[in-house]
Amino acid sequence: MNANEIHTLATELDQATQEAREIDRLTLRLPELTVDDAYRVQEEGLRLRLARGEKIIGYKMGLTSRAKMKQMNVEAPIYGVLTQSMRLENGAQLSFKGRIHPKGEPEIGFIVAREIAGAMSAREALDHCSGVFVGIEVIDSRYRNFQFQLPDVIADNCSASAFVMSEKNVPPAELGWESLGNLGMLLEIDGVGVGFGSSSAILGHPAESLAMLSRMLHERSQKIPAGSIVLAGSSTEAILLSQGTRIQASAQALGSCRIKL
Ligand code: OOG
Ligand code: MG
Repeated sequence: MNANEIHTLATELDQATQEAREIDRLTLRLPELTVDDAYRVQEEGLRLRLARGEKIIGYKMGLTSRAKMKQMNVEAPIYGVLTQSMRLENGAQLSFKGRIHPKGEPEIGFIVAREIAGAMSAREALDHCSGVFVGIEVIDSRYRNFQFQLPDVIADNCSASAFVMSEKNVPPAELGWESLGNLGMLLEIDGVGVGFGSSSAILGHPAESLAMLSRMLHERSQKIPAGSIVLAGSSTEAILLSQGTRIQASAQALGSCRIKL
């Protein structure tokens, strides 16, 4: 695909996001859209947001658990970019206006202290982090009925919309490798448990997701800079959110975080 075509697709998705309007998935009319071109569309969409003054604050991995792959019918991990406008304070209200069909999911996240680059083991990548936290990610696919194929969701910045982090974050050495690899995770809506999982569902250990992100970025000549926030991907199915609800995620030693809609 030439740069013009990439730009047209990125603009289409960018406008749909800004207007909270769902569109047909790209692969309906472009069945040959490749994963590589899809990441180019994602990068062009990011360029449009940066031009409006947004700042990159990290990355999100997606479809890193069986539960999510099965729910979305897409069988490969993907990544997207987080910008500062997506970040909510713990306990904040997320405006329902501006979203199409938001879903919530519990996440394990990392605060990267030293640049992570290229092929690193999961343990080595984790050694580059200063903290681990529990978060809630709000995803909001720009595609009709939240349905897409692999290239569509990549082009759409992996459905990224908003996220919140727990106030506390725990140094990886304090938490311990084994414990991080088997944290009980809970998502509650209005005080009722709706999602139950284990951090082991995320590629066997959430730090594997961090290492995979580093490898995927390396293929596109990129790195995870120091200071980045990285979401490892949900261990459970995402839950459709409605206006006026309270959402909380918790993960044992990591504590909890919450938002309102
Ligand atoms: C794609 C984003 C997946 C996760 O944690 O697996 C994701 C989607 O399901 O729309 O964020
Ligand atoms: Mg997610």
